[in-house]
Amino acid sequence: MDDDELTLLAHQSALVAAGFEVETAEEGEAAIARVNEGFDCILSDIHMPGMDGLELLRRVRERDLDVPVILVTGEPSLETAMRALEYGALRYLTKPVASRELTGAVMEGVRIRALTRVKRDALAMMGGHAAMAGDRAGQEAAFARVLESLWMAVQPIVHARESRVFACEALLRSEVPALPDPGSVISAAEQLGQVHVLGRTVRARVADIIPAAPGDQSFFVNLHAADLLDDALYDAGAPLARFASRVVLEITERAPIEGIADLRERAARLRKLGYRLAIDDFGAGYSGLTILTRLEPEIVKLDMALVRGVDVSTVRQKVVARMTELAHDLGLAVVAEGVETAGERDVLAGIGCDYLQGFLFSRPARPFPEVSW
Ligand code: G
Ligand code: MN
Repeated sequence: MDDDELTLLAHQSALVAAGFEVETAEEGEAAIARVNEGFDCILSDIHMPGMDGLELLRRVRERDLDVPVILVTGEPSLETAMRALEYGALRYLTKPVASRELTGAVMEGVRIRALTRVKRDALAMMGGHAAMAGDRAGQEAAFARVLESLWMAVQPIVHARESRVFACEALLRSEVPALPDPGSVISAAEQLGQVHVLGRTVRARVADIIPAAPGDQSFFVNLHAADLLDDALYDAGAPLARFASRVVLEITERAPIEGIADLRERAARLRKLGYRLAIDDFGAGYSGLTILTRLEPEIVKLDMALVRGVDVSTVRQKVVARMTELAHDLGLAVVAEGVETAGERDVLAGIGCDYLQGFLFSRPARPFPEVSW
């Protein structure tokens, strides 16, 4: 959607040429009225009379929690980028948008849409709490209870070639029935605009458990992409900052962090506070090499989709070996996630992965679980 007819036409013809079916709207209300018609991806200009792109995004999210929205702007600003991400925009593109960039972003949106459809169907099939905890008020109440009662489970990360714990990953746990798992807590936070509050609470709870940890193990803490835009993360007086030298902040490759213009500076500020950075789910996301060059992480965590069955698949073995070798060339340590069998463990250690994590050693549990070797 764009109020400028020429841009609208240009985008439309680029997308049609790439094989997409395109429907256009010249103003917000008309677009909103059609949101539930099953679109795979929504593309909108940010600056428009009547309803701007951010308002459109908010209104779309009231109706559809999943449909990817790509925002385009002629006047990029950190503030709008921030709000776009916070409201769950998939991408934030700057005009003029090259047609390859445009079709690439839409393709990504269509793929993500297909995946979320399957995921929701799977959840519904398994009797899950697919979409939301009812109405917004109910959801706010449930989320408030999560904030009061959430606790951190930990899962050990061990040295690949010695029986010694290197670190543990802290994982959010909720006791609130309406928001029973980390995924639903995070979705609720996103819908309620509370991602920063959730992130601060999680980091404070991690700071609570660190002093009780045996030895001097490190703690891996998952960040939401939007947490990178929270000033509190960069506060040297925050509870977790005291332990920064023992903390590795994980940023998932699945999140669209390309939209964060000053990612490199933000990563440098975190490093200056003493944190190390890791890319989570490496190999599973859509981001290209930019995440490596802009984040300059110390550690990569290989996605468990690559790791599972590595001992019985020569293709996986080759891929994991090559990724490990390249990571080492860049000076990065490698964690293999999702190790469930002794066979996987032995192959991964042989390949040269530095650290291993998975059910074989321990399930995520109340701090601090026994490790089996
Ligand atoms: O995305 P991230 O890597 O932060 O997710 C970690 C998740 O992986 C946790 O929810 C944890 O329960 C799960 N997990 C950890 N180890 C294993 C494993 O060995 N097998 C499987 N299937 N899941 C695991
Ligand atoms: Mn993680």
